[in-house]
Amino acid sequence: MNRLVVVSNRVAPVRRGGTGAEGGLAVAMQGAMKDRGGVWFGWSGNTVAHDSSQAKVIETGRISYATLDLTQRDYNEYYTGFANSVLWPLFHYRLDLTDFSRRDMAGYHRVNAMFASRLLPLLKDGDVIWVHDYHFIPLGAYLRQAGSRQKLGFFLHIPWPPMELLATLPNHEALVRDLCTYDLIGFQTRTDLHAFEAYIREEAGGEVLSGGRIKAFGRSTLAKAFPISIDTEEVAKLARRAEHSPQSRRLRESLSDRQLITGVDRLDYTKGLTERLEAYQHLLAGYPAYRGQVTLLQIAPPSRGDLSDYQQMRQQVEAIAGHINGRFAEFDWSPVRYLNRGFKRQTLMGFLRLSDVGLVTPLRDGMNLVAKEFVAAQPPEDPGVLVLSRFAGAARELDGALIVNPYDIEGVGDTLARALSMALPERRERWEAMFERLSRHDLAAWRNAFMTNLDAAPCAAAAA
Ligand code: ADQ
Repeated sequence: MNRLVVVSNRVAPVRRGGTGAEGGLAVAMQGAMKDRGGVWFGWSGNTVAHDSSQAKVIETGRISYATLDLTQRDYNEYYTGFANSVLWPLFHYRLDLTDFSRRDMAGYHRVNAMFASRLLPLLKDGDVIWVHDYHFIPLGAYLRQAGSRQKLGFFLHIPWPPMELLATLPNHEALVRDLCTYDLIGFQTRTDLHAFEAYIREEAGGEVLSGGRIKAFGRSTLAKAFPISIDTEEVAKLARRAEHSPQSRRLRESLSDRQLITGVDRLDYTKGLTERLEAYQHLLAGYPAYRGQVTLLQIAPPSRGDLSDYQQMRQQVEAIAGHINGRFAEFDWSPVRYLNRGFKRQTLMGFLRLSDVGLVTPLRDGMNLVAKEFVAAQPPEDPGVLVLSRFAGAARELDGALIVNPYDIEGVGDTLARALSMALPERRERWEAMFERLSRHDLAAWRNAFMTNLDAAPCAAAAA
């Protein structure tokens, strides 16, 4: 079988007992590379004074990890600038937060071209290349320009925005043209896929044919939805194992029979944390019987803290969490426990297992793996209830959840009351349907579906 070359912004070797970044995706990619042999290529996470002239390569078994450092300028323009201050907000429908400059866009292209040129010497004929996410949309085009003839696949982990939003991006057409260089383009949901197809038809004057075939910019490619998932069995196992861990015991004891609502999100404005806390406040204000009887555990490790939008949002979340505690707390009860830190996966899955309600209310999210992890972590005999935003990609699959509109603060508060009081037979019925689905559509199924399609896709470079 041909080697698999994975390209992603960060390269995450799996270590036992690691935290979030080393979770499911890393395991899935490594699984595929272990079977076929492969290379994982990306940024080292370090900034240095000068460009790396070549990638640093570490070999373990059949997998090589190849990383490049970035200069501070590259980091500012490519990563903080264009990727995280333009593409991230825009693709999450936050036009108000995009901060476009030609300098940052040039930096984004410069880094993509540099990554392509450093990857090229590591490639062998017949390799299959799988590029991940918005950091690397033009990478395929730069690889082709440099002479790569390998099969190229791309998967977007975040939403694809509606045409009219994308059209606000200067040079949007060049970005989509570059994307169409890939032989297979994967999106999280049909909503994203349809938004892309609408752009192809109406803005690019291209054609959308049967079987996901796209003709645009004088090229043919395939575009399909591949909803990402979790290693369902592994999460269930971790959660079962964590049941008797010291952390789970301490959490259980500290609750003293109160019901537990849990949220787990990177501290990001897409996750709807202020709205979520306001909804919880509505629950406490509107349903006084829950005062003293329920606790919200919000785990929110900081991310991208060097961007001002993130700093501002963090202050808002802290203010409202503090306000709720100030308004409702008793000398022996705090309504909100707000934690800015990561946890080991097993500990986190143990916390999810103990939760009566999983509260996942992003304003927009490609998929949201926490929603799926919550379901997989539940005890089958007494499962908790998932309250899930309709704007998370996961809502398309997890229809046993109570689906909410996160902008409707009072509606989410009312739904929380419903979730907390739901009887066991209904909880079980809802959970069983979701768990059954996640057992079939797990991370391996996602990876295999993408790889099978990529292996079968015609390679534009081979036809040229
Ligand atoms: P994220 O925006 O990071 O991912 P999500 O899908 O929820 O969001 O994945 C986060 C992962 O990190 C989960 O596995 C979670 O358990 C873990 N995690 C979060 N907080 C943690 C903590 N404090 N300690 C330890 N682990 C923690 C992006 C897109 C999503 C898409 C994924 C995958 O934004 O929409 O679902 O990629 O494609």
